[in-house]
Amino acid sequence: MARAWLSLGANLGDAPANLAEAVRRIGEADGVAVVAQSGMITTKPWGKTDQPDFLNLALEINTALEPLPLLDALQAIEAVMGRERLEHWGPRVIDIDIVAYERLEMDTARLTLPHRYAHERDFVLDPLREIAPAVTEWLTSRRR
Ligand code: A4P
Ligand code: MG
Repeated sequence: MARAWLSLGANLGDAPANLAEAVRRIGEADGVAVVAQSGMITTKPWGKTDQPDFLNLALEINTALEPLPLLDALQAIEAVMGRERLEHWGPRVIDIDIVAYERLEMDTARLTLPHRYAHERDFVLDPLREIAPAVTEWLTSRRR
């Protein structure tokens, strides 16, 4: 079993309902159990600013899946929820990113751990700090 931390975001449709549905689906996925969930916070769009505000939250999970199978499972949930990849950093019904997987560091075409931008995004760090202050500190200190 490994511990991992996820960042969820939504800014299209019924964002609170989308986040709640994604959390439910993550908890129901084979080999994944939700350990802790932060509150939902409203955040200004980062990167591409001419789009609606986001709702973000963080999750801590226990998983029997290795990092790539975990990414597959999360992307399958995005797909079933109707996520369309139209625009980089653009609006979305749901985005599920792996912020960190244990303290693993890897950089491959499909997966970078910890997440490439997590340490500079308050919309990731603020909810994560609520449920995993030590991981949040690790993310910010390794890039200082
Ligand atoms: N990928 C690599 N590393 C990871 C990882 N650690 N977790 C790859 C998840 N995926 C990872 O992502 C593109 C590819 O990144 C994936 O196929 C995977 O193989 P994507 O979700 O398909 O596409 P994207 O939207 O172009 O990129 P990404 O990285 O998800 O977008 P971001 O960077 O997450 O930005 N502002 C606020 N306030 N709140 C937000 O939630 N989100 C975004 C999206 C922009 N601004 C935001 C928010
Ligand atoms: Mg993503």
